[in-house]
Amino acid sequence: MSDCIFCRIINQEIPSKIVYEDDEILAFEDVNPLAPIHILLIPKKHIATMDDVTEEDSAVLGRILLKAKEIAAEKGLNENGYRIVNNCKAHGGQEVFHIHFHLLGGEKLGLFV
Ligand code: DGP
Repeated sequence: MSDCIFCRIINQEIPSKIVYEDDEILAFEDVNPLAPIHILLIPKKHIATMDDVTEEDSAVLGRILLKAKEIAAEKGLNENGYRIVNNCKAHGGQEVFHIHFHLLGGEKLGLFV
């Protein structure tokens, strides 16, 4: 979608610090980090919110969670742990309407980072 900021990042119309990329998934550093490590993982398919996910998306979402685990290990977060967050719609605090998963870590996180 041309008016979606994350689709524009996927298309390299907006620069980002890419951590991982394949045919289905992009992981990049959050522009406004809330922790020492703050990475966003997204499907390249435009899915607006968690509430829009369908059965056909289950494989890519599973791959995103496994990739988050792998990146966490690469960043040295696996020993002390980390957090994976999805914000859904307004009450969930979602600001960008292209589904994404925050990988946060590197320090003891507060309850509502
Ligand atoms: P959420 O509130 O869950 O929708 O989080 C959206 C996140 O996206 C927020 O932590 C900031 C990040 N973000 C917004 N615009 C950009 C951007 O242009 N580049 C990058 N790298 N991150 C962005």
